[in-house]
Amino acid sequence: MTAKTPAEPVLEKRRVRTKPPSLFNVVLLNDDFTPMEFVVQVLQQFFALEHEAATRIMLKVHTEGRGVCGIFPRDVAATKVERVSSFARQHQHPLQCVMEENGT
Ligand code: TYC
Repeated sequence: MTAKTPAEPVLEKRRVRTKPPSLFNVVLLNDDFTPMEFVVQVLQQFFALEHEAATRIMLKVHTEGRGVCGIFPRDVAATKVERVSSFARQHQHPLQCVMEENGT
């Protein structure tokens, strides 16, 4: 009698295609009241920008109405929006910071 070798369990590899996580733009909106230097300070403090880059973005927001200050995964973007909004409120400035899905 020949001993039968038990059949090996077959584990098929499944190709699971997971999408890379979405990225979000953090956007500053212009208003008529928040001082320019405060916006520059926010950009330096919360987005780790040099004074020159922060000034460039502030002026873009001032002239065009809005500007992207950074692109992050959802939870990081949400935290930036929360921290910037809270800081602006503390200082009684109406500065608005929002996030939007980055389509690319
Ligand atoms: N428009 C503001 C002013 O003239 C400056 C400003 C820039 C405000 C960017 C908000 O997100 C902003 N003082």
